[in-house]
Amino acid sequence: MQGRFITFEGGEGAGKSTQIARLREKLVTLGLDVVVTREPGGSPGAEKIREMLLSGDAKDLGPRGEAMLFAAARADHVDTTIVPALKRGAWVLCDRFADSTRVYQGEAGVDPKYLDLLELAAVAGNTPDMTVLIDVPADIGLGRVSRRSAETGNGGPDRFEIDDAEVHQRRRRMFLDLANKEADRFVVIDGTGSADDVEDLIWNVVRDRFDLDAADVSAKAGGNG
Ligand code: Z5A
Repeated sequence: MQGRFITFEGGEGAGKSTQIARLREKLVTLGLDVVVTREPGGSPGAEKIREMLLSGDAKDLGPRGEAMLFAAARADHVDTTIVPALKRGAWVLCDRFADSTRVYQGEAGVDPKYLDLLELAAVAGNTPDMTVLIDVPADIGLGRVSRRSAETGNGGPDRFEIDDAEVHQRRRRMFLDLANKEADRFVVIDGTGSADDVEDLIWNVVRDRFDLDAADVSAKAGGNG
C-alpha cells in the first residue's frame, strides 16, 4: 500500500501550518493514517540542522553551503520519516519541501543547476503527489507573522524573515513561476481569505484530486475508519 505525499509551500505567514492542521483533521476523520511533518526538520537529525539554519549560525557558509545543509536535512527526513510513512500507506502532509530550496536558495543566487543536483540526491525520486501553494502578498504574510510574534512574545524574526520586502516579493513570484511550470503537481490557493475560506478551497481540490468520497475512503484506508 502506497500513501500520498502532499507538500505545502508559500511565503512566511501564508497559513501553511494552520491549513495542514485543518486538512489533517479532515483526513483523520475519514479514517486515514496521517503524518504531519515539516522542513527543515521532520526527523531527529534534520531538526538539529534546522536549528543551525534558522538561528543564522550557518549563514557564514553562504547560500550554497546553506543549500547543502537544507539538502542534508531533507535526505534524512525523506529516508527516516517520509518514505517509511508512505510505505505503510500514510498520508504525509509536509510543511515546505524541495520547492522552498528552489525559491529561497535560488533567490539568494545559487545556480539552479546546482540546486537540481542537490534535489536529485536528497529527494531520491520521492516527488510530492500534490503541492499546495498558498499564495498571499508578502505584506499580508509578514503582517500575520509579526502579529503572531507580538501576541505570543516568541522572539524576533528568524534568519529568512529578516530579509527586506523586495526579497519576499521576488520569492512569491518565484513560487508562482514554479507552479506555472509544474501545473500538474501544483495547486495555487488564494490565501488572503479567512482561515475557514482557505480551508474550503484546499479541501475542494484535495477531495477532487484524490477522489476522497467519504463513503469509500474507509475502504481505501484499509477499513480503519
Ligand atoms: N527554507 C529555506 O530557505 N529553504 C528550504 O529548503 C526550506 C526552508 C525547507 C522555515 O521557517 C524557513 O526556512 C523559511 C524558509 C526557509 N523561512 N522563513 N522564515 P519556518 O518553518 O519557521 O517558517 P514558515 O514555514 O515560513 O512558517 P510560518 O511563518 O509559521 O508560516 P505559515 O506556516 O505559512 O503560517 P501559519 O503559522 O499557519 O500562520 C501564521 C499566522 O497567521 C498565525 O498567527 C495564524 O493564526 C495566522 N493565520 C493563518 N491563516 C490565516 C488567515 N487565513 N487569515 C488570517 N490569519 C491567518
